[in-house]
Amino acid sequence: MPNKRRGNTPPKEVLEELFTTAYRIRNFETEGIKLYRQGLVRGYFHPYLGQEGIATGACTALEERDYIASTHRGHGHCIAQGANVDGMVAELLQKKSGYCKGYGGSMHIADISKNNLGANGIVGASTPLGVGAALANQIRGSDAVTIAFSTDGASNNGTFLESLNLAAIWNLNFILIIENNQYAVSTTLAEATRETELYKRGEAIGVESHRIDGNDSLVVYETVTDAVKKCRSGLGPILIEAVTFRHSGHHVNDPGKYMPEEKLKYYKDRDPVDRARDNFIKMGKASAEEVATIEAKIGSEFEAAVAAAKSADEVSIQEFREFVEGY
Ligand SMILES: Cc1ncc(C[n+]2csc(CCOP(=O)(O)OP(=O)(O)O)c2C)c(N)n1
Ligand SMILES: [Mg+2]
Repeated sequence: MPNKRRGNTPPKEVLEELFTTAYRIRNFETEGIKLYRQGLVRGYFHPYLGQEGIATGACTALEERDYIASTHRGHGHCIAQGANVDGMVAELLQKKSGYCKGYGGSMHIADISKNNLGANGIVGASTPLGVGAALANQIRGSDAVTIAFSTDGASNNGTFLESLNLAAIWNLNFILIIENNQYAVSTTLAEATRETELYKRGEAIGVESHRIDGNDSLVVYETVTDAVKKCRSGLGPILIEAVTFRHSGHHVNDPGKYMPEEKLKYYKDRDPVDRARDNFIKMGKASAEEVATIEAKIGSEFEAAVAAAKSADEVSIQEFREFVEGY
């Protein structure tokens, strides 16, 4: 995937934010998997490892008033949209202090205070939800933009085209980001569709569409920054296909044996976190000490979140029933 960077060197603060966010996601996933292996996390856990560049670049391009809708692989989106790690870890550990009081777990973390409409277990659901939020903002007279993070698997889903088409005829401030990680569980994209260049689905219905390197948070940031500007000036919606690859199987218990080693190596050599760090050091002229300080801070922030979650109250079955079933 060619690196289609545009524009001049971005300010150091942007490069720092890109690195900090990408590293925070990487640390959350790596350490979260350890908690899972210790039996502390119940339910599913779909790691975002390898895809950090997309959520990082996209959410860094947003303003506070903007919205996102996420997927089943949602930890990265949540962190990039400013969620606090304490609430996320507590949610994974089914504690009352979690984002959904421990009732939702990994696949349902939502953070309405940050305009994050939440992760979602239904493949493809983020697109109609995101279009709904964009329509609501248009009706309110707000220029807020909504990003729906979606997937290659969802691009063959009926609601994908239906929603994007509505966003187009209504000129909504809507950005659809397809995270093309080239697999839906173990099914390759080429097994699922004849047209594997997914941005063409947008072009087919008159939506400005781009295909970019999803492993470079800076390319994602610049593309989304442009798309946000266009949306706010009435030129939305816009589709962005961000090409990437996961570093491991579909979920924590999938060894991912079907992923070809040479392809995995290709993408690991273009690791989004390493690239964000390199950009921060080379373009932002950050020192090794600055980098180490950020990494250490993020490490201790996660450890503190685990300690707090471990000592927090569990959700009881009785409370769960009262909350969900109302008895
Ligand atoms: C509507 C729907 N169909 C099927 C599933 C089962 N399912 C869960 S994840 C998944 C594949 C997801 O692949 P993709 O959409 O490419 O996202 P990725 O896991 O690669 O991020 C499927 C089929 C589901 N959760 N929802
Ligand atoms: Mg996929």
